[in-house]
Parts: sequence; C-alpha cells; structure tokens
Amino acid sequence: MSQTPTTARSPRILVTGSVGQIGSELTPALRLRYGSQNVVAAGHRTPPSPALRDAGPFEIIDCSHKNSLEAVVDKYDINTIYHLAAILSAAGEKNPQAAWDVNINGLYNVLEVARERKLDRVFCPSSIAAFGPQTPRDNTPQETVLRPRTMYGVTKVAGELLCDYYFQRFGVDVRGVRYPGIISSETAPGGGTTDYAVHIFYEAIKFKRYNCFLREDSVLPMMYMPDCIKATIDLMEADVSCLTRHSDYNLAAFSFSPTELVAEIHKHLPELACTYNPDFRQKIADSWPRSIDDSAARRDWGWRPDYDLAGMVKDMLDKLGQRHALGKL
Ligand code: AKB
Repeated sequence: MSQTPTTARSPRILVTGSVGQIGSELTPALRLRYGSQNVVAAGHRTPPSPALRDAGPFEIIDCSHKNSLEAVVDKYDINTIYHLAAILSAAGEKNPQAAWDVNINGLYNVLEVARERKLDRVFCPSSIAAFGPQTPRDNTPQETVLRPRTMYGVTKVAGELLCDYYFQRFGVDVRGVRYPGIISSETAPGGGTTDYAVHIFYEAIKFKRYNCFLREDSVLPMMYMPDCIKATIDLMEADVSCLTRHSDYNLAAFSFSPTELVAEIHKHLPELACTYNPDFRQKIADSWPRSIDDSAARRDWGWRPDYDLAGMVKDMLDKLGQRHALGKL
C-alpha cells in the first residue's frame, strides 16, 4: 500500500457489514490509515466485538431500508462507502429471497445515496460466484461467460452491472473486485462455500480432526486476509484514470484443494485427521473456477499478492495457536 491516501478530500468512511469476516479486519485497517473517528463501522444484527465498537463510531444500519443508510451518511458527513453487507453463496441457496433483498436492494440504496449526495467513492465487492458452469474453469479470463447458478452469483452479476451503470450514467465512482475465498483468523466467515478453508484451522487446532463439506479434490481460488485488505484499499486509492474497469476486477492469490490444504497443515500439525462428506455446497464449488486470470488488476493498479499457500498456513496456525494457548479460541 502507498503511504499517502490519494483521494482529493480526506475520506469520511462508512463500512457496512463491518462485523463480518472482511469488515472486522478492513475497518481497523481503515481506522489506522484514515483516523478512527473518520471510519464509521455499521452492522445489522450481529453484535460488534468490543474492539470494533470501542475503537470508533459504530451504528446499526439495515441497508435494505434507505432511510437507515441516509441517516448515518448525513450524521457523519460520509463521502466514501465500503459496502460489505451481503448474504453469501450457501446461505443464499437456503434463502434466495433474503439474498436478493440484502444483496440487490441494499446495493441499490447505497448507489442511490451515493448519487444523490455526490459521494466521492463506493466499494462494492463481487465474487468468483459471478462465474458459472459454462465459464472456463482454469485461468478464468476477465471477460467471459457470466451465467451463475446460485442466487448469490446472480446478485453479484446484477450488482456488477448496476455499479457499471451508476458509473457510466451518473458518474458515481464505484469500484469492486471479484473476491476469491478469503481465509482469515479474526472472524470466521458464515454462509459461504469456501468457509471450509477457515473452519479447518479452528478444528485442527482444537480437536485435531475435521469433517470437510467439499470433496478432497475441489480446487478453488483463495486469498489470505492481509492481501484482501491490501487489494481493497489499493483499488480504492488508485487514480481513476488508471482504471480500465470499475466493479469487476478479477483477483487471485493461490488455488488449492482440501487435500492440498491438509498436506500443508500436516507439515505443522501431522496429527490432523480429515474426512470428507460433500453436501449441497459441492455443487456450488463445482460451478466455480479453479484459478483466475487477474492480469487487468495487476496492470491497472499494481495488484500483487504477498502470501502463498505455505505462508498463509503458517501464519494462520501461529495466530490461532497463540489464541488457543490463551484459551481464547
Ligand atoms: C462464498 O463462498 O460464498 C464466498 C465467495 C467466494 O464469495 N466466500
């Protein structure tokens, strides 16, 4: 990340979904960078950790109600929104109606608020879930078939198009990446298909065994949280003139199957025993790419991941192992 933010006025930031897996680490990173009082964390139902609640402003927002969003944007004179509130792939298949409401109506309200109040910038993530079974699965191109088979994927494709529309039609500077599965040690993900790659670490450290809900050979694109944070902030700070795309940059770090992840964990924890019982999430995983071509992100805003599989596994085990030793896992 560069040392100095490049936006014209200093950002007054709202993070929706700040209590979730990415929000709970992106919000402290933004507070460190721009000042705690300039970053408002917002959540819906899940109570925030004391660290998130006490380190800066915290508000309850339901993004599918526009007035709840407007009130907070006006109260804090917000000029930048990181819109992370979303229902992920597996949870979305259990309740497709809620996934549409949160992911599409919530985004529409964010974009409308940004248009009406002429906000400086909006970040809205897309996902590898935008792809589907007809998409080439290896080195998936930036421009390719987008025909997902999950409601989450449908909302991601519609969201990318909506964001592009707001950029072209209204000049709202909205940016986004297609996140791969994100692995992190602070807040466990909920409702995703790639979640196994986080849960396995907790179970490995606590019980030395894990029952995986995907088949052992299911290769998916993944990324470690520090790279996710770096990519998000770097894209938001990039000069708009460098960007050839807006809300749909492919993003990659490394890919692995459950077997390959277990083999890497075994180098540190040889006792781990893993069993495989694929459930409905297998079909979702089978419809997603194995690896991603992220050359547009590399070219336009200098994207490079720092972590590979080995580096991520070592860091996860170090961090979670320390928490376990303190009885806090
Ligand atoms: C999920 O598994 O649903 C998410 C994603 C890849 O967007 N982690």
